[in-house]
Amino acid sequence: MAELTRMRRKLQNCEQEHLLTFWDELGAAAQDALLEQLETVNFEQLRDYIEQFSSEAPLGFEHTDVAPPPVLPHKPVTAEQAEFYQQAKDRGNQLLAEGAVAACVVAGGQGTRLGFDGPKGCFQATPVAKKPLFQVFAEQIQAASNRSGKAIPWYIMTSRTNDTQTKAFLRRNHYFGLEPDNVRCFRQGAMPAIGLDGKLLLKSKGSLAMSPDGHGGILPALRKSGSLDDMAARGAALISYFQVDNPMVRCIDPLFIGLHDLHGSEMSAKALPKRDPMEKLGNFCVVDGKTSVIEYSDMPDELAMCTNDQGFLKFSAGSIAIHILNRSFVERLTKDGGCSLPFHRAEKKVPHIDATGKKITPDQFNAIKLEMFVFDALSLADKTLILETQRDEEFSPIKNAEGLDSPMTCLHHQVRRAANWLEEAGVDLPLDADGQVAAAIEISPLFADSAEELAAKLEPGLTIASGQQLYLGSRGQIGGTK
Ligand code: UD2
Repeated sequence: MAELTRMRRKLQNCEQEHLLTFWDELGAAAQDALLEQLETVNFEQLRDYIEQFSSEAPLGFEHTDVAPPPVLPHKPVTAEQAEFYQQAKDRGNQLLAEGAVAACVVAGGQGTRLGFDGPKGCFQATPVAKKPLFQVFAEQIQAASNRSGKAIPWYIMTSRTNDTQTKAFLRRNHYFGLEPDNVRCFRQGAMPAIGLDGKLLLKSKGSLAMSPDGHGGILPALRKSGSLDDMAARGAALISYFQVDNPMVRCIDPLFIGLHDLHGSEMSAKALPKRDPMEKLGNFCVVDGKTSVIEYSDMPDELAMCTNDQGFLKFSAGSIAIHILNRSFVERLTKDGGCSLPFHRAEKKVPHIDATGKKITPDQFNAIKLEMFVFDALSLADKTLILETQRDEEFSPIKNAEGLDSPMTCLHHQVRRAANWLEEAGVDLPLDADGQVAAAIEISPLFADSAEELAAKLEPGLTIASGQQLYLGSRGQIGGTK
């Protein structure tokens, strides 16, 4: 068989011939499937990565020029800036009315830390109505479309592990009210897991252990799936990007969209002042003149703790993975069908079979996974913009089963935000002895998805009792229990 001989030779050249150890034990269909999988792997490129990643070379930031980047404040500070922000908001709304914006969520991650069995987007995240994350985003997108009068197409990046489940979940729930044609799932790519000896791992006798190629995989996946062409056909020139784990994100933010556009930015990002130097957020920096994010795990402690003349953290702008990207920028980065983003190494526990075919479930990390990070695209953009946002308005990710960044902390933050909006609209809130809101409150994005919209729409006379579960539905009707 010519294909087998060619593949064997290729594997020998890259010292990966062990991948065919069990070839003779496989049936014809399993042999075809293995060959097909091996054909998808770029072994020459992998050989270079294996060489590069098997040594844990220090990052050597001391030799580079690293500075904090300019960050626009979340609220304008001067009259001139106030005028510019108003122009930007108007421009954002105009772009939305022209149908120039697409929403895009990355939902291909494995959610290992949360321990939820299923795609994370199906996780029930809200305090009263218990809406799954996908519904929260779908309703925000619907609300923004209602305001602008133009549909916003929504692209959802899945991975091979959760693609079928994600699609079935959305279908079963009638796309949460969105037009099915405006919701498109596309699958990210995968990379083989590399054992610590540089050999790729087999998951079974006839398949490699593969894992998603990181959220940066969105760039080649948008291209390969035809999503970029689909956006072009719809006239969508801007991509509003967010992560599946943060129900407080404003998926569609006219101000952010307008600032990005007026600034002529190719890729923009929202930032938060970090809670402490070690908070697990990427750090916005300017490295050798280019806007970059240094991931928290790669940032040398002395750089993370560094303070400026006023005693504040020098690198205080944390990345919360909210971006606007020009479609033309993504087209440029993926024009050869590949992608210009580098791979990062992550050490993981990967179940596999050994040389005798025995199943191994490791209890310590045994493999390296290669992942691309979308924020690495910032340094490839001709122009960038960073806008500060407020933590209590826009960020409370669900990452861990308990403790920090867990479902509990996120529920608390969602209630706090809804309470802040109600307070701004003049509603009195019941408080407990610690000054915390003593009711569970949820506001549907279809009723209001900002404090201003709520204040404009809320009828006077709303009272909230201690211990009440209050849900303000799409037409402002009150649900929940007392
Ligand atoms: C990410 C950022 C961190 C900060 C934080 C905010 C990285 C490396 N770090 O941390 O700087 O912004 O988020 O919450 O990005 N995903 C995929 N495919 C993949 C891997 C991830 O779609 O192959 C999605 C995943 O579903 C999730 C998002 O990307 O929506 C973030 O992934 P993560 O949980 O691995 O990132 P984390 O928490 O390390």
